[in-house]
Amino acid sequence: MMQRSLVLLKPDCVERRLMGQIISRFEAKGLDIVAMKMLRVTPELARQHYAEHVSKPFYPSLEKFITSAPIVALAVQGLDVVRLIRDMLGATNGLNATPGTIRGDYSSSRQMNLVHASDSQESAHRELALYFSDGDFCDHELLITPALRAEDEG
Ligand code: 3AN
Repeated sequence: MMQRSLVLLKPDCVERRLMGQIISRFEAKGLDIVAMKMLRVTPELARQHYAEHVSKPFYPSLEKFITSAPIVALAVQGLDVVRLIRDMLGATNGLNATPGTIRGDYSSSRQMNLVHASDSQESAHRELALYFSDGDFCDHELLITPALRAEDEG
């Protein structure tokens, strides 16, 4: 099923100049980037984004980190993309992430794990609305699509 996921290149990704390498992996996989912006997460946006974690003991440290430097927000579109990107990222803690995944290759931390991606379609809808408005999406059918998959694959 065609889906969209919210991906954030977190402050550690921007600081380490890994933005291009991470975006390249999504492009190489054949996924479509349909919106992208650089921004600084405010404490208020952090609380909305991490609503499920706000009451947890690690939240102050998480908020300090996510607001510490600019991030890049992307809306990524593709077949089954919510699961697919989570698989590409690997386990939350970079120390446990399988080599070959993004975190497995670039991160050795639970907090500095480089990239966020929505964990369900419901989260994707909620999170995309936090970072983008309807007019931000460039829903353009790329000419290369027929070279990526057969018509009957969706
Ligand atoms: P993911 O980024 O894989 O969706 P989440 O949403 O469970 O992972 O966690 C988001 C962030 O919250 C993590 N990157 C980490 O910084 C922090 N976090 C999650 N669980 C813990 C924990 N048990 N202790 C400390 N920090 C945590």
